[in-house]
Amino acid sequence: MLRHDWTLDDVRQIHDLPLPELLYRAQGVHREHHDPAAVQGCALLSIKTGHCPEDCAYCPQSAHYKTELEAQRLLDVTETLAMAKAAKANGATRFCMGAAWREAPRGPEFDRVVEMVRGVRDLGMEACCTLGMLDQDQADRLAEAGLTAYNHNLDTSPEFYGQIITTRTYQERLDTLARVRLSGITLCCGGIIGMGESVDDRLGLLLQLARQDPHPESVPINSLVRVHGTPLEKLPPVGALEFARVIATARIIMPTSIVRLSAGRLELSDEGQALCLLAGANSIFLGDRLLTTPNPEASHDERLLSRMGMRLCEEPMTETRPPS
Ligand code: SAM
Ligand code: DTB
Ligand code: SF4
Repeated sequence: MLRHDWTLDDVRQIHDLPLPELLYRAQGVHREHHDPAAVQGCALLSIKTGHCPEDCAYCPQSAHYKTELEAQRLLDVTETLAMAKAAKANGATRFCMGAAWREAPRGPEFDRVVEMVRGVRDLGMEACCTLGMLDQDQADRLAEAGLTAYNHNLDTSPEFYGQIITTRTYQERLDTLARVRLSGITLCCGGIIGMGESVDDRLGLLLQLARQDPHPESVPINSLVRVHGTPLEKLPPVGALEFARVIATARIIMPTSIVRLSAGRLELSDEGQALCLLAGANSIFLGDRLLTTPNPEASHDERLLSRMGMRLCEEPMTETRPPS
């Protein structure tokens, strides 16, 4: 039974279980709803890079910080679709296009993104975008083009959020999520651990997600990629056991969602990543680049999955209505 009335106490009790008990429960829930030997491979592409007006303290693309980043205007449709094709050939069934915008633009740039979405869907892949805030008309146009999912992270608890981002509010994030939901596009919404937050902040984020009805279909759990020049560059890395606890808790409270072991895998050993997959994550990003930072090589992931006796899903996993 899916629950939407979780409290912080409930979630804290789950998170703090002895690790063997936590993993046992997470695995039970996982196999009730998913194939435990299969993970979805997704690929990311930064379609517009850098010069972002927001001040997200973790982000190399914010114009507020001096990072070694090469900015790039919006890519063209052909380049983007070539990358999507290559990602498909590498085993990805979902293609996520990210843009460093505070909010999606209106006009020809938006039209171009809509065309990218149609093109990715025509390849038979799931299409996901993360473009910042959307108005209803933009959400509806993306839905019409067949967009499978919109990624818009809440990042952390409402209480800790203000220490990470000051240029937009938690409520603005929630408002965009509500518009996406209304348009019929599925939600991809998660956050980042390792930004100096408390365990209650991590659980406060999960609570925000698990109290939604329906739960976001996709929940990316990132650990901070510490980028030189950002205010968070000197924070300590998140350990694999902590990462796995957050994933297992997400798996238990949102049983049918796809929980994605997202940014931060390079900081983990193979065994650390294995633990996160055993804790109930069922998706990874494939390819040696996330948006702007490195990710394990596809060949390394292939080896890891094969050593675990696991495999990439061959078919898309999220149903959406066809483009109209
Ligand atoms: N600008 C849009 C927005 O913020 O919604 C879309 C792109 S933004 C880069 C997408 C997500 O990437 C952020 O919400 C954040 O959760 C994640 N992210 C960005 N920088 C990160 C980092 N250094 N480590 C981990 N996750 C990061
Ligand atoms: C998400 O939660 N993680 C991805 C995706 N959504 C867009 C992005 C991770 C970005 C990591 C930092 C970078 O490569 O720039
Ligand atoms: Fe901009 Fe998104 Fe980076 Fe924040 S996370 S600075 S909104 S690109």
